[in-house]
Amino acid sequence: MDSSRFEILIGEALSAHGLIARGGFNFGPEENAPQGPSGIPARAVVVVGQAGASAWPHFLAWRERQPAGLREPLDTWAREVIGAVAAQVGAREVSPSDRPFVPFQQWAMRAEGLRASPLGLLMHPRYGLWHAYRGALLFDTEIDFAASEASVHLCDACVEKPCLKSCPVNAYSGTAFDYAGCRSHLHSGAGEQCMSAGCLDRRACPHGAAYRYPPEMQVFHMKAFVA
Ligand code: B12
Repeated sequence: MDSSRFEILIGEALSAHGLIARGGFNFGPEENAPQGPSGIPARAVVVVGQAGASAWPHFLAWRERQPAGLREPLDTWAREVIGAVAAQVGAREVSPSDRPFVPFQQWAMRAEGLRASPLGLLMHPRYGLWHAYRGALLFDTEIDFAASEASVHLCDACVEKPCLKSCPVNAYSGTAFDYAGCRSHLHSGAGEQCMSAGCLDRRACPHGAAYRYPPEMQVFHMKAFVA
Protein backbone atom coordinates (compact mmCIF):
# COMPACT_ATOMS: atom_id res chain seq x y z
CA MET A 1 0.00 0.00 0.00
CA ASP A 2 1.43 3.41 -0.82
CA SER A 3 2.13 5.71 2.11
CA SER A 4 -0.54 8.32 1.33
CA ARG A 5 -3.21 5.58 1.21
CA PHE A 6 -1.82 4.23 4.49
CA GLU A 7 -2.02 7.65 6.17
CA ILE A 8 -5.63 8.01 4.95
CA LEU A 9 -6.47 4.59 6.42
CA ILE A 10 -5.00 5.56 9.82
CA GLY A 11 -6.79 8.92 9.73
CA GLU A 12 -10.16 7.32 8.93
CA ALA A 13 -9.78 4.71 11.68
CA LEU A 14 -8.91 7.39 14.26
CA SER A 15 -11.60 9.86 13.20
CA ALA A 16 -14.29 7.32 14.19
CA HIS A 17 -13.20 8.12 17.79
CA GLY A 18 -12.70 11.87 17.39
CA LEU A 19 -8.94 11.39 17.28
CA ILE A 20 -6.42 12.60 14.73
CA ALA A 21 -2.97 11.56 13.52
CA ARG A 22 -0.68 14.35 14.72
CA GLY A 23 2.10 13.55 12.28
CA GLY A 24 5.01 11.18 12.66
CA PHE A 25 8.64 10.52 11.89
CA ASN A 26 11.15 7.72 11.31
CA PHE A 27 13.57 6.88 14.11
CA GLY A 28 17.25 7.20 13.26
CA PRO A 29 19.36 4.02 13.33
CA GLU A 30 21.28 5.18 16.43
CA GLU A 31 18.16 6.08 18.42
CA ASN A 32 16.96 4.12 21.42
CA ALA A 33 13.51 3.56 19.93
CA PRO A 34 10.86 1.62 21.82
CA GLN A 35 9.81 -1.81 20.58
CA GLY A 36 7.70 -2.05 17.48
CA PRO A 37 4.94 -4.65 17.05
CA SER A 38 7.37 -7.53 16.41
CA GLY A 39 9.59 -6.70 19.41
CA ILE A 40 12.48 -5.16 17.48
CA PRO A 41 13.14 -1.40 17.87
CA ALA A 42 10.42 0.53 16.06
CA ARG A 43 11.39 2.32 12.84
CA ALA A 44 8.51 4.80 12.72
CA VAL A 45 5.97 6.46 14.99
CA VAL A 46 2.66 8.21 14.34
CA VAL A 47 1.52 10.42 17.23
CA VAL A 48 -2.22 10.37 18.00
CA GLY A 49 -4.15 13.07 19.77
CA GLN A 50 -7.15 15.32 19.97
CA ALA A 51 -7.77 18.91 18.97
CA GLY A 52 -10.11 20.71 21.34
CA ALA A 53 -12.98 18.52 22.51
CA SER A 54 -13.04 16.35 19.37
CA ALA A 55 -12.76 13.07 21.27
CA TRP A 56 -14.81 14.07 24.32
CA PRO A 57 -18.31 12.90 23.15
CA HIS A 58 -16.83 9.57 22.02
CA PHE A 59 -15.22 9.09 25.41
CA LEU A 60 -18.44 10.02 27.27
CA ALA A 61 -20.51 7.56 25.21
CA TRP A 62 -17.98 4.82 25.99
CA ARG A 63 -17.87 5.67 29.70
CA GLU A 64 -21.64 5.27 30.02
CA ARG A 65 -21.14 1.60 29.20
CA GLN A 66 -18.40 1.11 31.82
CA PRO A 67 -18.75 0.21 35.50
CA ALA A 68 -19.05 3.17 37.89
CA GLY A 69 -15.81 4.06 39.62
CA LEU A 70 -13.57 2.86 36.77
CA ARG A 71 -10.06 4.19 37.44
CA GLU A 72 -8.26 6.30 34.83
CA PRO A 73 -11.17 6.08 32.39
CA LEU A 74 -9.70 8.42 29.73
CA ASP A 75 -6.45 6.45 29.53
CA THR A 76 -8.40 3.17 29.47
CA TRP A 77 -10.64 4.40 26.65
CA ALA A 78 -7.68 5.74 24.63
CA ARG A 79 -5.70 2.52 25.05
CA GLU A 80 -8.74 0.52 23.90
CA VAL A 81 -9.58 2.53 20.78
CA ILE A 82 -5.99 3.32 19.72
CA GLY A 83 -5.04 -0.31 20.44
CA ALA A 84 -7.81 -1.43 18.05
CA VAL A 85 -6.52 0.95 15.35
CA ALA A 86 -2.98 -0.36 15.96
CA ALA A 87 -4.18 -3.95 15.40
CA GLN A 88 -5.89 -2.84 12.19
CA VAL A 89 -2.76 -1.20 10.71
CA GLY A 90 -0.06 -3.57 12.05
CA ALA A 91 1.31 -1.24 14.75
CA ARG A 92 1.92 -1.32 18.50
CA GLU A 93 0.09 1.21 20.67
CA VAL A 94 1.77 3.17 23.46
CA SER A 95 0.07 5.55 25.89
CA PRO A 96 1.34 8.84 27.41
CA SER A 97 0.70 7.21 30.80
CA ASP A 98 2.77 4.06 30.15
CA ARG A 99 5.74 3.67 32.53
CA PRO A 100 8.53 4.40 31.98
CA PHE A 101 7.17 7.54 30.30
CA VAL A 102 7.78 7.78 26.61
CA PRO A 103 8.76 11.32 25.53
CA PHE A 104 5.46 12.38 23.98
CA GLN A 105 6.23 16.07 23.82
CA GLN A 106 9.61 15.45 22.18
CA TRP A 107 7.92 13.13 19.68
CA ALA A 108 5.18 15.71 19.03
CA MET A 109 7.76 18.45 18.49
CA ARG A 110 9.45 16.31 15.84
CA ALA A 111 6.19 15.13 14.28
CA GLU A 112 4.45 18.49 14.05
CA GLY A 113 7.27 21.04 14.29
CA LEU A 114 5.77 22.49 17.49
CA ARG A 115 7.54 24.28 20.35
CA ALA A 116 6.70 24.67 24.01
CA SER A 117 4.74 27.62 25.38
CA PRO A 118 5.94 29.26 28.63
CA LEU A 119 3.54 26.84 30.40
CA GLY A 120 5.37 23.75 29.13
CA LEU A 121 2.37 22.79 27.00
CA LEU A 122 3.15 22.71 23.29
CA MET A 123 1.73 25.63 21.35
CA HIS A 124 -0.14 24.67 18.17
CA PRO A 125 -0.65 27.30 15.42
CA ARG A 126 -4.35 26.48 15.13
CA TYR A 127 -5.37 24.75 18.39
CA GLY A 128 -3.33 26.99 20.71
CA LEU A 129 -2.95 25.19 24.07
CA TRP A 130 -6.18 23.21 23.57
CA HIS A 131 -4.87 19.87 22.37
CA ALA A 132 -3.32 16.74 23.86
CA TYR A 133 -1.79 13.41 22.98
CA ARG A 134 -3.69 10.19 23.62
CA GLY A 135 -1.30 7.60 22.24
CA ALA A 136 1.10 6.68 19.48
CA LEU A 137 1.41 3.94 16.87
CA LEU A 138 4.81 2.27 16.56
CA PHE A 139 5.74 0.52 13.32
CA ASP A 140 8.42 -2.02 12.37
CA THR A 141 9.10 -0.37 9.02
CA GLU A 142 9.76 3.18 7.91
CA ILE A 143 6.94 5.32 6.54
CA ASP A 144 7.37 7.79 3.71
CA PHE A 145 6.02 10.79 5.67
CA ALA A 146 5.17 13.94 3.78
CA ALA A 147 7.67 16.66 4.75
CA SER A 148 6.16 18.73 7.58
CA GLU A 149 6.13 22.48 7.09
CA ALA A 150 7.81 24.54 9.80
CA SER A 151 4.97 26.03 11.81
CA VAL A 152 4.78 29.53 13.27
CA HIS A 153 5.42 29.62 17.03
CA LEU A 154 2.73 32.02 18.24
CA CYS A 155 4.46 32.63 21.61
CA ASP A 156 7.36 34.38 19.82
CA ALA A 157 5.10 37.29 18.85
CA CYS A 158 3.26 37.41 22.18
CA VAL A 159 4.72 40.29 24.17
CA GLU A 160 2.22 40.49 27.06
CA LYS A 161 2.44 36.77 27.98
CA PRO A 162 -0.94 36.74 29.80
CA CYS A 163 -0.37 33.01 30.45
CA LEU A 164 2.25 33.95 33.04
CA LYS A 165 0.07 36.50 34.85
CA SER A 166 -3.18 34.80 35.77
CA CYS A 167 -2.29 32.03 38.21
CA PRO A 168 -3.14 32.99 41.82
CA VAL A 169 -0.01 31.20 43.10
CA ASN A 170 2.33 31.91 40.13
CA ALA A 171 2.76 28.20 39.50
CA TYR A 172 4.32 28.80 36.09
CA SER A 173 7.57 30.74 36.05
CA GLY A 174 8.12 30.46 32.29
CA THR A 175 10.83 27.85 32.80
CA ALA A 176 9.35 25.54 35.45
CA PHE A 177 6.00 24.44 36.84
CA ASP A 178 5.47 24.58 40.63
CA TYR A 179 3.51 21.35 40.82
CA ALA A 180 3.30 21.33 44.65
CA GLY A 181 2.20 24.99 44.83
CA CYS A 182 -0.53 24.45 42.23
CA ARG A 183 -1.84 21.31 43.93
CA SER A 184 -1.90 22.76 47.42
CA HIS A 185 -3.81 25.81 46.12
CA LEU A 186 -6.36 23.52 44.44
CA HIS A 187 -6.75 21.47 47.64
CA SER A 188 -7.05 24.57 49.84
CA GLY A 189 -10.53 25.56 48.74
CA ALA A 190 -9.23 28.88 47.41
CA GLY A 191 -8.75 27.17 44.05
CA GLU A 192 -12.47 26.82 43.35
CA GLN A 193 -12.25 28.98 40.21
CA CYS A 194 -9.40 26.85 38.80
CA MET A 195 -11.28 23.65 39.64
CA SER A 196 -14.54 24.71 38.02
CA ALA A 197 -13.23 26.53 34.94
CA GLY A 198 -9.77 25.08 34.38
CA CYS A 199 -6.21 26.38 34.76
CA LEU A 200 -6.40 30.20 34.69
CA ASP A 201 -3.00 30.58 33.03
CA ARG A 202 -3.95 28.17 30.26
CA ARG A 203 -7.27 29.98 29.79
CA ALA A 204 -5.51 33.36 29.59
CA CYS A 205 -3.85 32.41 26.28
CA PRO A 206 -5.73 34.17 23.43
CA HIS A 207 -4.91 31.53 20.80
CA GLY A 208 -7.01 28.57 19.69
CA ALA A 209 -10.19 30.02 21.25
CA ALA A 210 -12.41 27.87 19.02
CA TYR A 211 -10.74 24.76 20.47
CA ARG A 212 -11.02 25.73 24.15
CA TYR A 213 -12.20 22.76 26.23
CA PRO A 214 -15.84 22.95 27.40
CA PRO A 215 -16.35 23.45 31.17
CA GLU A 216 -17.18 19.80 31.97
CA MET A 217 -13.98 18.68 30.23
CA GLN A 218 -11.94 21.26 32.14
CA VAL A 219 -13.45 20.00 35.41
CA PHE A 220 -12.66 16.39 34.48
CA HIS A 221 -8.97 17.21 33.84
CA MET A 222 -8.60 19.35 36.96
CA LYS A 223 -10.11 16.58 39.11
CA ALA A 224 -7.73 14.05 37.54
CA PHE A 225 -4.83 16.41 38.22
CA VAL A 226 -5.61 16.88 41.93
CA ALA A 227 -6.52 13.23 42.54
C1 B12 B 1 4.55 13.61 34.45
C2 B12 B 1 3.65 14.54 33.67
C3 B12 B 1 3.18 15.66 34.30
C4 B12 B 1 3.67 16.10 35.66
C5 B12 B 1 4.98 16.92 35.42
C6 B12 B 1 5.96 16.66 36.51
C7 B12 B 1 7.36 17.06 36.02
N1 B12 B 1 7.82 18.21 36.46
O1 B12 B 1 7.93 16.36 35.22
C8 B12 B 1 2.48 16.94 36.19
C9 B12 B 1 1.56 16.06 37.04
C10 B12 B 1 2.84 18.18 36.93
C11 B12 B 1 1.77 17.27 34.87
C12 B12 B 1 0.76 18.19 34.82
C13 B12 B 1 0.04 18.49 33.68
N2 B12 B 1 0.24 17.98 32.47
CO1 B12 B 1 1.51 16.59 32.12
N3 B12 B 1 2.49 14.99 31.65
C14 B12 B 1 3.28 14.25 32.32
C15 B12 B 1 3.66 13.02 31.47
C16 B12 B 1 2.70 11.87 31.84
C17 B12 B 1 5.07 12.52 31.57
C18 B12 B 1 6.14 13.64 31.37
C19 B12 B 1 7.50 12.99 31.23
O2 B12 B 1 8.25 12.93 32.16
N4 B12 B 1 7.77 12.44 30.03
C20 B12 B 1 9.03 11.79 29.77
C21 B12 B 1 9.99 12.80 29.15
C22 B12 B 1 11.34 12.10 28.84
O3 B12 B 1 9.36 13.17 27.90
P1 B12 B 1 9.47 14.67 27.32
O4 B12 B 1 8.62 14.74 26.08
O5 B12 B 1 10.87 15.07 27.20
O6 B12 B 1 8.78 15.45 28.51
C23 B12 B 1 8.68 16.83 28.58
C24 B12 B 1 7.59 17.18 29.58
O7 B12 B 1 7.74 16.39 30.73
C25 B12 B 1 7.91 18.60 29.85
N5 B12 B 1 7.48 19.01 31.18
C26 B12 B 1 8.19 19.01 32.30
N6 B12 B 1 7.47 19.50 33.30
C27 B12 B 1 6.25 19.82 32.80
C28 B12 B 1 5.13 20.37 33.41
C29 B12 B 1 3.98 20.60 32.66
C30 B12 B 1 2.80 21.21 33.30
C31 B12 B 1 3.96 20.22 31.26
C32 B12 B 1 2.74 20.40 30.46
C33 B12 B 1 5.13 19.70 30.67
C34 B12 B 1 6.25 19.50 31.45
O8 B12 B 1 9.33 18.75 29.71
C35 B12 B 1 9.87 17.54 29.18
C36 B12 B 1 10.99 17.94 28.23
O9 B12 B 1 10.52 18.33 26.95
C37 B12 B 1 3.38 13.57 30.03
C38 B12 B 1 3.09 12.49 28.98
C39 B12 B 1 4.43 11.89 28.49
N7 B12 B 1 4.46 10.58 28.41
O10 B12 B 1 5.37 12.60 28.17
C40 B12 B 1 2.21 14.53 30.30
C41 B12 B 1 2.01 15.75 29.44
C42 B12 B 1 3.35 16.46 29.23
N8 B12 B 1 1.13 16.65 30.29
C43 B12 B 1 0.25 17.25 29.64
C44 B12 B 1 -0.72 18.11 30.23
C45 B12 B 1 -1.81 18.64 29.31
C46 B12 B 1 -0.67 18.45 31.58
C47 B12 B 1 -1.62 19.43 32.29
C48 B12 B 1 -1.59 20.81 31.67
C49 B12 B 1 -3.07 18.94 32.24
C50 B12 B 1 -3.56 17.98 33.24
N9 B12 B 1 -4.74 18.22 33.68
O11 B12 B 1 -2.92 17.03 33.62
C51 B12 B 1 -1.09 19.46 33.74
C52 B12 B 1 -0.69 20.85 34.26
C53 B12 B 1 -1.51 21.22 35.45
C54 B12 B 1 -2.33 22.44 35.25
N10 B12 B 1 -2.07 23.45 36.03
O12 B12 B 1 -3.20 22.48 34.39
C55 B12 B 1 0.30 16.95 28.16
C56 B12 B 1 0.88 18.10 27.35
C57 B12 B 1 0.12 18.30 26.03
C58 B12 B 1 0.60 19.48 25.27
N11 B12 B 1 -0.35 20.15 24.63
O13 B12 B 1 1.76 19.79 25.21
C59 B12 B 1 1.14 15.61 28.14
C60 B12 B 1 1.99 15.40 26.89
C61 B12 B 1 0.09 14.46 28.29
C62 B12 B 1 -0.89 14.31 27.16
N12 B12 B 1 -1.75 13.33 27.33
O14 B12 B 1 -0.94 15.00 26.18
N13 B12 B 1 2.17 16.52 33.88
